[in-house]
Amino acid sequence: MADITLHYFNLYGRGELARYILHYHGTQFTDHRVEFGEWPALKSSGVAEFGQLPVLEIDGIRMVQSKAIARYLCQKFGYYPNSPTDVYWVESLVDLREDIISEYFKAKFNKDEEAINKIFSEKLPEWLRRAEARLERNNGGNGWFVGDSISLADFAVFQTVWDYLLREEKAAKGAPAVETNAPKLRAWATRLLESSPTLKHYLETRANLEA
Ligand SMILES: N[C@@H](CCC(=O)N[C@@H](CS)C(=O)NCC(=O)O)C(=O)O
Repeated sequence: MADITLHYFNLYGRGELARYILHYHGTQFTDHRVEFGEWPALKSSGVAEFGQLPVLEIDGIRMVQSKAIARYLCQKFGYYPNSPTDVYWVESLVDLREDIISEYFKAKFNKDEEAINKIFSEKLPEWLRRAEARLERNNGGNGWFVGDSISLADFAVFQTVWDYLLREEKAAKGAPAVETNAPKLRAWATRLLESSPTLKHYLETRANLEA
């Protein structure tokens, strides 16, 4: 069995997408939750090539950069397309996710409540509609985002939709309703969840943390 360790803080943040992919695939891995107090020593130990987490230790390499890690895992596990056109369809969705989460992380870091509220009240509903339109482009929205099988595009959108909008704590706080803004996306999210008992189990049992 591959010896895999993911080092990331005890947050969802930029480490959670890799956790989703590993759990979806049902792969055993060590989920090293780095305490903030532990980080300065770990950082100066040089474990993180670019000085930041997440770091994934796999196949004898310490990998950095969350999107490169996610891409690597999807290619390794067979969740990544071959054709340049399909790679485009996948990566443009990964970038759409990046746009919204980087804006959110910035607002959160600055404790800018007004910006956070605007993200939830205006930007996320618009983002949902765009993602839904993209889903409908392929098989009328009744399958996956790209081609005929699940891919990094599905994981990237799902992790965002689940952690920011669909999980109970977010829905209770008035996050924009996915059912109303993107009904096909809501059905797709259920489909994705039901397609992996191991991801489902992880999401049902993980701690509720900051996204
Ligand atoms: N572009 C990088 C950004 C990584 C990043 O911002 N990591 C933050 C946590 S989300 C971090 O390690 N902060 C601690 C530090 O910079 O010392 C990625 O996507 O992996």
